[in-house]
Amino acid sequence: MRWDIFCQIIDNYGDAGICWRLARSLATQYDQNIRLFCDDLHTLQLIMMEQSHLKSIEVLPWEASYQNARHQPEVPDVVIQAFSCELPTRYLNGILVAPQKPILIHLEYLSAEPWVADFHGKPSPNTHGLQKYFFFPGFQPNTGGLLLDPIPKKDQESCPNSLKDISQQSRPDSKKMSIFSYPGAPIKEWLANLNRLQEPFDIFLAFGNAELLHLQHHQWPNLNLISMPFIPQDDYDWLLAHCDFNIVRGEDSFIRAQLAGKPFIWNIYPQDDGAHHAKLKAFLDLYLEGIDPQLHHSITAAMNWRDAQDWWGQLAKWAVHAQHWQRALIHQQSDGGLAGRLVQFVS
Ligand code: TRH
Repeated sequence: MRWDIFCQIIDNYGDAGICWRLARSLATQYDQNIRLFCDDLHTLQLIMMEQSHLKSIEVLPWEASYQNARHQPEVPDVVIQAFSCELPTRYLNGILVAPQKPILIHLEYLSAEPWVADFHGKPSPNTHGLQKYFFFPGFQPNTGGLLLDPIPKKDQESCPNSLKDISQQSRPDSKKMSIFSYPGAPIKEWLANLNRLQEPFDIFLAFGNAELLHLQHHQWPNLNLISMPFIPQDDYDWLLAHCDFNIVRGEDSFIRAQLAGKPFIWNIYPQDDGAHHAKLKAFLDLYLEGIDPQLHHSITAAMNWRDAQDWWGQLAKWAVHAQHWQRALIHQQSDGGLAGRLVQFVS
């Protein structure tokens, strides 16, 4: 089938990251033909780095969706409105007059909340005669699933080029950690507490977290802070899989941390109405279901930024749990996850 994916970049990298993974999964795992229209090609290209050659994916500026249609617009089989972005009016007009109309999919934000299953797959009542559906990614089987994309193999030891210089700054017997957080996160206090554990840590600061570097040495002798540039998306996935612990933030790095099979803190995107508290709780309800009370308590404390002294002693047990969770996720998504469920849905 032919798919048009529309990606509007609001802020940050998650919109581009998810649209690129979806395009890549549909093209390489399901042989679909993709046009990816984006209103910020610079950000998208940063995520794609070195992969622009992938066959079956055309990456195009937003305006190309209506400017290149000379006589008859090129109408695809499916149109994805990522994060429910609006379609350009001229593109939409072309679809409305086309003899063969595509299926429109509103791809929504990921949530572990139970209500998602009730809304997933429902048709939109307001469609101007088009077939339009809401598609909700989610953890439960009756939702749109998770974007699996390639999962870094455990035995893939060779360090990606972008990380070679950086990894030389780390020490052999230290714990490895990566931090990719939002500006409002209490990272400074958290690191100060971590330093008090009296263990050596090598901490990779993702692009955007480098301002913490100036606290190096004179404040935290046990922490070796290593600043990173923006690295290719696959390399970031590799880093998550090779750290002992990760701090991640938006929808995409949150899922990748879980697929990496490692303990993590989710610095969930803060929303003005406080909706992120319910989202975090809903995730923890699933993630911690049935685990022993002490570990339950420790992970809840960690996810709420409590002093590492309160929970670090449980890290080995958490690591085992993270691997079980990774295997369970992959098993639950053995129908192909989000990409597979989308193909099945529109078919
Ligand atoms: O950038 P984000 O904060 O994006 C967020 C989410 O989409 C969130 O749901 C949305 O509400 C908000 O934007 C507006 O975090 P996220 O989702 O983890 O996306 C980051 C992407 O950047 C992810 O695909 C990984 C990629 N990345 C790299 O490719 N290289 C890097 O060096 C780093 C640090 C990240």
